[in-house]
Amino acid sequence: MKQFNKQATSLLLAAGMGLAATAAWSADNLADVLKARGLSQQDLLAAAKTYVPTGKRDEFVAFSSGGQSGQVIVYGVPSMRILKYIGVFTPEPWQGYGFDESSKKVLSGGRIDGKDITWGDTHHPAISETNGEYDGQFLFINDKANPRLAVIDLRDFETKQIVVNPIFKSEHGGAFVTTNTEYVIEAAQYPTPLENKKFYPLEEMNEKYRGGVTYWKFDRKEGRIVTKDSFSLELPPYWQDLSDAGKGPSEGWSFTNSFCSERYVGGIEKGRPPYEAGCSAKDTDYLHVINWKKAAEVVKAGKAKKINGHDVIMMETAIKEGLLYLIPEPKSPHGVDVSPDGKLIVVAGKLDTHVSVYSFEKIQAAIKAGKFESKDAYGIPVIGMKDALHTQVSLGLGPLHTQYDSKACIAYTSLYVDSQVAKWNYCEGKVLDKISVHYNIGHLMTMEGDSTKPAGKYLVALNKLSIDRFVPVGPLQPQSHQLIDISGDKMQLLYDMPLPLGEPHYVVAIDAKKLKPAVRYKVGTDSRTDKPHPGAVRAGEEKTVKKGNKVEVFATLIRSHITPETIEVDVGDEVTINLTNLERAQDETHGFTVSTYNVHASVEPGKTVAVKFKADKEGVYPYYCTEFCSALHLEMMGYLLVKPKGWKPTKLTLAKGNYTEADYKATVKKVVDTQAIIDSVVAYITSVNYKDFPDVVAMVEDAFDQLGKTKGLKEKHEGFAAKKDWENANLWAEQIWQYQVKTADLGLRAKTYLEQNGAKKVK
Ligand code: CUK
Ligand code: CUA
Repeated sequence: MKQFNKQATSLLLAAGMGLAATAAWSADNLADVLKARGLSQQDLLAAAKTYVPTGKRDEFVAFSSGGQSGQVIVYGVPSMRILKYIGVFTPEPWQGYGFDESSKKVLSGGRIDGKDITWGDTHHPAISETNGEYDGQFLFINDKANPRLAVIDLRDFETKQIVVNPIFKSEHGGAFVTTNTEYVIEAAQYPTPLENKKFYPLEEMNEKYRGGVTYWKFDRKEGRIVTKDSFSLELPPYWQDLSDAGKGPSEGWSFTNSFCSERYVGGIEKGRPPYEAGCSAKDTDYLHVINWKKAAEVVKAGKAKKINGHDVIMMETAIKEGLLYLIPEPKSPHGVDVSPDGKLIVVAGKLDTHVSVYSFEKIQAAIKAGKFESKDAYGIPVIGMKDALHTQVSLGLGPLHTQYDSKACIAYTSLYVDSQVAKWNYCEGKVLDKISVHYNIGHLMTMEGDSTKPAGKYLVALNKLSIDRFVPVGPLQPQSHQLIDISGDKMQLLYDMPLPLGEPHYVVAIDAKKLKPAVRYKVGTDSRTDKPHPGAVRAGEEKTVKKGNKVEVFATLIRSHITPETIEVDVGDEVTINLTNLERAQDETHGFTVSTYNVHASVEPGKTVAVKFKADKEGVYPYYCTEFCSALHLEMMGYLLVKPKGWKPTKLTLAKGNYTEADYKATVKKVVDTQAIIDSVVAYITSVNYKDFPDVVAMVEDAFDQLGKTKGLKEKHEGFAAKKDWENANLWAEQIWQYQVKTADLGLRAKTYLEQNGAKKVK
């Protein structure tokens, strides 16, 4: 114990925490805490490796599929703290996603046959790449259930576009980007007829059902997928599974594995053996090898066929043009992952204990020599497995997915059945280490592990079952993501993170420094189109316009009021409320809702967004700001008055507040005192080099903005005081104080920031 105590103390000192820090937490010392909580030295080491103290930030940011939630989950590594949920295929109220007009338009891009689909089964996120490295600009994610793909802009972490696959009914092998994000790859899963709404009986599986892979053209400047420049390849009715894009020497090619090349049709209810038996009967399935660069040229040359208005290269053309090849892969494989140098392609066995490592060089040599072992039923040339293999390694039961280390030749593969991660050398075909995870791992992820330059350090295991890891919360249990240290020879398990928002399939993580999200929009921006919003107004230009039964409100939001504070409409009117957040201060988001009309907007600084509804119920409906934005947040409200047909006003004066001269004088004194505080803060700020701190400059600008709003109010309250109208005199003086409070709040925040960040005196 003594020895342990000494080690623990030196660890603590090494961590730079010092002993003074522990003294603050009662009389405990580290050894007592470890003992009381039953922690081992190993636990302490793990904690020190994951703990991110207050004020510090994570080194990596992970974007996780949200599975059935249809969202993306953002968390930090190594702390595993959740940072954000991004609404993608599913409405997300906090962000107003699906409750304001602009985001509804994004979601409507995901309509299929005119119908809203408000859920998604998100599977594989992909970060945009430049020269094969993550660039931190965009994120893509697919919906397996309803074949769709979404584009998220990482400047504001908002979903900008959803596109529907024009020929698939389900998809799985997306989203995977090409080396410079020219295309986003999306492969089908369950074969169906490619023509929309065509019926063919299952007996015609071989003739009429098809798989495929779509290459969505991405316009990086616009930040949008260009559907008309996108194309697909028709593929046999094998169940295309995962995909990956080539890089380096294999750039221009892509790889999609498959299973159920048996093309089996089940029917357990008719006494036929089920799909699970029929789809894994054969010993091998096929890896599809596709030359997408050449395919794009073939489309340009007009050799594609239009199906549902979309360019599809039919198999016959693909074969003739040398775009498509197959290679056998062992029994119902899963996952296909191109090595960082682009030379090797790893396919995991799933029902086979091996991972197969294919050589791109050998594949190319076989293609060049025209050396094929056979053709499949559709005439696609099949390259012999041994002519393409670099090596095969037996890793364990249920190998699924592979990720790469920053160290050359090192890979990690998930073993679903064994509930383990295997570390192995894919150049030499040697197993190096194994670690148990809890339980039944699906995907796994290393930092920047899909890029040409993996960052190593950490690995996250995405476990399908958590079973006994967390406090029980009912039969539906959270998923478990486990953080593993991969910096040494032996893997070390560091942390269990419950993920309770659907079943994530895949995660990608990027160096946090590469992300440069904005803190505010240019005033009046529609964040979903990145263009000026037609409903935007500046301060003082707020108005309500009524045309027939259409009422349009042009409103602004700033601490702590909504202008206007009354909206009067007639029952049955169609109401549009445009909201512009005039704030420039960081994190000063206002929310907006109207009671019972099912609208909500999140209006971040600078953003303009509209909510729309039919005022079909007469009555009185408070609207208010839903984000706690200042001390006077609760006062940030107004009334929507929905008047019945033919209503006439009878009483026009509001109740009086009974203010006295004494009230007025007290308020004026409060204003003078507060101004003295503001002056002293301003004196401090201007006495130091605050201009060297951009965050402070923004706060100071905002503070003066607030103070600027008091202009003319002094004359106003003094004017009313001269007329002995104590109510108006008092309330207008009070309004000065409201602005002063916000000014002081910002000023003090700036002062604290400067003091804590080593501001220096200037002459
Ligand atoms: S799949 Cu889930 S474990 Cu949909 Cu990427 Cu392999
Ligand atoms: Cu704005 Cu609360």
